[in-house]
Amino acid sequence: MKIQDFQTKEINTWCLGCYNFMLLNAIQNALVDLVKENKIKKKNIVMASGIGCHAKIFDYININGFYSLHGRVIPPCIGMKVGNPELTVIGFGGDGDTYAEGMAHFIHACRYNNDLTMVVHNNKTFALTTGQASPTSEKGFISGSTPFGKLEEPINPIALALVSGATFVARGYTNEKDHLKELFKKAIMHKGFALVDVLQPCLIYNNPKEYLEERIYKLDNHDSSNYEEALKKAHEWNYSLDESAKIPIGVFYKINKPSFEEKRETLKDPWYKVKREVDWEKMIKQFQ
Ligand SMILES: Cc1ncc(C[n+]2csc(CCOP(=O)(O)OP(=O)(O)O)c2C)c(N)n1
Ligand code: SF4
Repeated sequence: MKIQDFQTKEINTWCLGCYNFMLLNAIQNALVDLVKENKIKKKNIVMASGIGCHAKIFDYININGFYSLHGRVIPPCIGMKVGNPELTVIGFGGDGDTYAEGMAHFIHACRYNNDLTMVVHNNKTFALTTGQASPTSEKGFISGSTPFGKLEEPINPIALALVSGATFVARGYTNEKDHLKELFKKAIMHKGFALVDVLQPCLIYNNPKEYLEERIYKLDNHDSSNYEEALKKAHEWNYSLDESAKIPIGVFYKINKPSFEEKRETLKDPWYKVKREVDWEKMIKQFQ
């Protein structure tokens, strides 16, 4: 198993140097490692994406899945997992996609603890539609939709996932590629809802690379089973561009709790394993 097994021949239309490339490489390497380590099977990995620059990742990873709608990454992920609990399900959304139009799905998936990994390409803007302010854009962000600067504070998705009941909450940074790969591996192996919010500067519409790199630090010596500590760390940065902020990356929180699927008796004997016998003649007669 090598990275080429997860690559496709599609022509890539991301801007030259877009940090989506780093994320793509990190997830492909994470999948290679997990398959090599016999932790997952390639044929069982499926994905869904939303609509946006991030969503083109659907064309660039050689796995099956569903290219969904803007804001609707999570429902097909849930559907695939319920349809076949043996699948390893990964969703790819934008910050606009996940935290604006798809917000209700996000909160409820945290609460339900659906067994899937949600990767958010958080470039703090709606990039594909030319850089409007998204829920994680900083206060003061000037864009086509906020020409005088965004007036509201951003959403803090790490804190939101925690209070909504997510059992695995992490933040990565595209330019810490090996660290990101390890986060993806942990998230994919987690049983339950796993959020990886990935800070991914957009070269064209929102590029706080310098700001981020001056403040990012790795969460070492952090007890990720401690909810209060996780919340405290989450509030070290509120996604604005405050001078004094520190930006932790790593696993904020991880606990074990029964997943949505594990709690459902009907999924213990999935439908596709049940041998059904249909008496076609009898059925046709019923409709005649
Ligand atoms: C239901 C629906 N609403 C809005 C749109 C328009 N739309 C397409 S892409 C996009 C922005 C995507 O932003 P984000 O999810 O942050 O992804 P990015 O492009 O930044 O990777 C929007 C608003 C759409 N295609 N469908
Ligand atoms: S607009 Fe931004 S996010 Fe979209 S491809 Fe270009 S650099 Fe990447």
